[in-house]
Amino acid sequence: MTLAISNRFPENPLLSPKDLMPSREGLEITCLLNPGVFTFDGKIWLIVRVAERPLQRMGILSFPILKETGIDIIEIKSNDPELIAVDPRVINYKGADYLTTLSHLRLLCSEDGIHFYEPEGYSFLQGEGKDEAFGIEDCRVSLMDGTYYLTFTAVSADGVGVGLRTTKDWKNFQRHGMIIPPHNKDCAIFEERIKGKFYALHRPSSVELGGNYIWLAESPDGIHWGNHKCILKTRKDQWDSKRVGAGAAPIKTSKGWLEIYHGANSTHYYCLGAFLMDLNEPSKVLAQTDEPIMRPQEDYELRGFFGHVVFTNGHLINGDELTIYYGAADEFVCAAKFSIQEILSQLKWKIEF
Ligand code: MAN
Repeated sequence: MTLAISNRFPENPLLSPKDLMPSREGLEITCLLNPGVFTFDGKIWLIVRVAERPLQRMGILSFPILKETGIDIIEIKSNDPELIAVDPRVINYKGADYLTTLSHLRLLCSEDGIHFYEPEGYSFLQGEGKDEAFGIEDCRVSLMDGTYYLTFTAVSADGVGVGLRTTKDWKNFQRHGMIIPPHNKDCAIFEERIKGKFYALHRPSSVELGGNYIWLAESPDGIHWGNHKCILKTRKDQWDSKRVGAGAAPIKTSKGWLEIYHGANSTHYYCLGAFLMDLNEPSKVLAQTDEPIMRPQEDYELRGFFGHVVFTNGHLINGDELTIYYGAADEFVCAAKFSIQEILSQLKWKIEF
């Protein structure tokens, strides 16, 4: 059962790979997905993940990686016995993992939240340095005291961690390096201090003990993070049994901080759910939805680069109206409207003994 509260935009998908030009000759945009969302200069903006690779030729698998000197294209024969290519997103070659695409982030803006275009004068955000050699992905944007905090996934052969850049004007960026080391992603900073401290949700992955759970961290300055606490786990035999990860910054409501999150089971079926944190002690999770508030059902969510996926890391709030922008099938950018009150009414309160 899915709670019937999502109203998908009739214009979906709002953006497809064909809508933008590749960053350089010889590459194609394979996926356009998982946008961070913010308002700036009276407009609605997306910072979208653009995943690229060379046009694929018969019998050869090729993908780009970033080097200090520019882009390197790796080519591997598809029948190479040392190649393991079972997931369209990642491959293993001679024992090392690689991504099949290289992602950068691009700014798009809109007057109506439906039709987006690339404004003049804003640069692409590319991976820089060794820790971002396989690209930067899935950016969350949080606004604090006039500064936008961009938390994104930084990928390299050394692992997947959380990178941070800050900006006030979207033209000049300050790099803060990797703020949470591998394996970690899905980091969303709260847009308000609590008792003087910054808070963020993040998602480490543990291979042996533990799992893909959501953690909370605190910080004096939004850059240095500590006092990590595990607050939300996967649920056995449910739609979120394999992994959970935060969406965008939590939404402040009178009942608590409402977080929209993604969950997936072992067959990589990605849905969205919600949970609620205490306003003053966000490490206390008060309530959670049993069923997804949205699951893949439209053609553009079921079929694509990686089907059966709805994934969000950006939204807009207007009173009770929540507009979730999301990646569909890891290939398209879509949007859907929700009522915050309706989501709150679907939460099941946790009883503590
Ligand atoms: C997973 C997926 C991919 C992503 C990599 C690296 O495989 O989420 O989309 O590119 O992790 O973050």
